[in-house]
Amino acid sequence: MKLYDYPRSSAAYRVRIALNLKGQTFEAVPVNLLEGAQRGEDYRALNPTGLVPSLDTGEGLLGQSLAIIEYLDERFPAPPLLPAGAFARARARALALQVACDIHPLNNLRVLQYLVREFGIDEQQKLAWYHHWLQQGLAALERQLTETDSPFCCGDTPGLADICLVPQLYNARRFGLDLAPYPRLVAIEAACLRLEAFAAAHPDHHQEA
Ligand SMILES: N[C@@H](CCC(=O)N[C@@H](CS)C(=O)NCC(=O)O)C(=O)O
Repeated sequence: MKLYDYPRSSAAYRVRIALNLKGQTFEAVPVNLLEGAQRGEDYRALNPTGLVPSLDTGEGLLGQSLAIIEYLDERFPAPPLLPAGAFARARARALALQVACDIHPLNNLRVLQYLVREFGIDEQQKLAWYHHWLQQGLAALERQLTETDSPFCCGDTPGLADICLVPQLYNARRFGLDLAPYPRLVAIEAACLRLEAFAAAHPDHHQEA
């Protein structure tokens, strides 16, 4: 499979982790977000959203990291990325969606660029915006996850929620957010990064970095 990828993209990072957990090798095709390659006609012809990642699955191209991860989970069932049972599965998805829908889109590159371009916000205001949405989202996750003491978000094995959490924390650090108020999230992140599948997907270790 071919992953249209950018090392620091947290949505692409999610898919790299999932591919690694599933033991699937893939070819990474770099799409340089800082140079705007995601908006170029070549890439938009493949994925009209102009966002990474996209996965060429061999049976068609897919966008949207969560849809890709669920596709991988169905196509390669072991190890499962969602727990057993309807309630546990819904809870795992809810945690993942808190990152993917409630935090990440507000702080995406194109949103930050729009705020700068259209409303003339400066670096400090941009950072305040960024930290505001992160803090709200991470505080909610921390509160929910302290109700359990499993090594990962939803039990003894890593899954969809961890796959979303780890890249978001990488991103938070990159933008200088103090993670001290979120010890449970940081502990889960540490447990994940001890695993090769997560470590190899990290932007600093990823082959395209
Ligand atoms: N909901 C999408 C989000 C994809 C997304 O926002 N990707 C970011 C990188 S993490 C991107 O391509 N940004 C380019 C831009 O904002 O111009 C997913 O989960 O795949």
